[in-house]
Amino acid sequence: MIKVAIIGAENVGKSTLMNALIGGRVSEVENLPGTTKGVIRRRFGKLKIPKGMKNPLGGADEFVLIDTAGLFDPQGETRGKVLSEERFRGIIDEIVSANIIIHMVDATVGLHRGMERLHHVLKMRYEKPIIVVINKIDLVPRERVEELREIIKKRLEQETVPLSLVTYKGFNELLERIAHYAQYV
Ligand SMILES: Nc1nc2c(ncn2[C@@H]2O[C@H](COP(=O)(O)OP(=O)(O)OP(=O)(O)O)[C@@H](O)[C@H]2O)c(=O)[nH]1
Ligand SMILES: [Mg+2]
Repeated sequence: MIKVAIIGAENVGKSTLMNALIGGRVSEVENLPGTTKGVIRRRFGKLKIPKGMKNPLGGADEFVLIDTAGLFDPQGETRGKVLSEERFRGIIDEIVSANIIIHMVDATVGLHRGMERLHHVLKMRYEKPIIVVINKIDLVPRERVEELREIIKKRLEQETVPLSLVTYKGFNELLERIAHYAQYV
């Protein structure tokens, strides 16, 4: 069983991604920060491996997908508005228990300071494989995406997957990344 956690600030598109990966409406989506209140966990069978890619898991592809409440307010540095200190810690525990983490950044907002710190902790202290996704690229000019990629490369020291959950651009690349990391779980 491979546990994949989707994390990010409020309103970045975490629940939309969970629904897209599972192929159904399992998590509430709303254009309001604070829509998801805790942790939503769904098991799904096969990862939709892109055509032409061999399934690296050899059939053992049971995934648990975890959608979490937005950890931080999109603009400020405060905790997500629906989160008490206790809930926040509960979500962090859940994230730490995941095998693969998807860190979503909203292209219209940019890299969040609080998420940046959390990213480093998860990578350094917990040695988690993290896929960084720049979501909502349909809403910004191409140059903005490139600029963000550079910023993230510097600050998080890693490559990113630009994604739109409206046009599905980048979706296959994301699946490939998940499948890639799943080989090492
Ligand atoms: N244009 C555009 N809108 C998107 C994209 N992905 C998500 N959205 C919209 O962004 C809004 C927030 O999406 P959610 O999936 O609810 O975001 P979330 O991160 O789960 O939010 P919280 O649960 O509140 O933390 C919704 O209106 C989505 O339809 C995208 O790629 N492009
Ligand atoms: Mg949500």
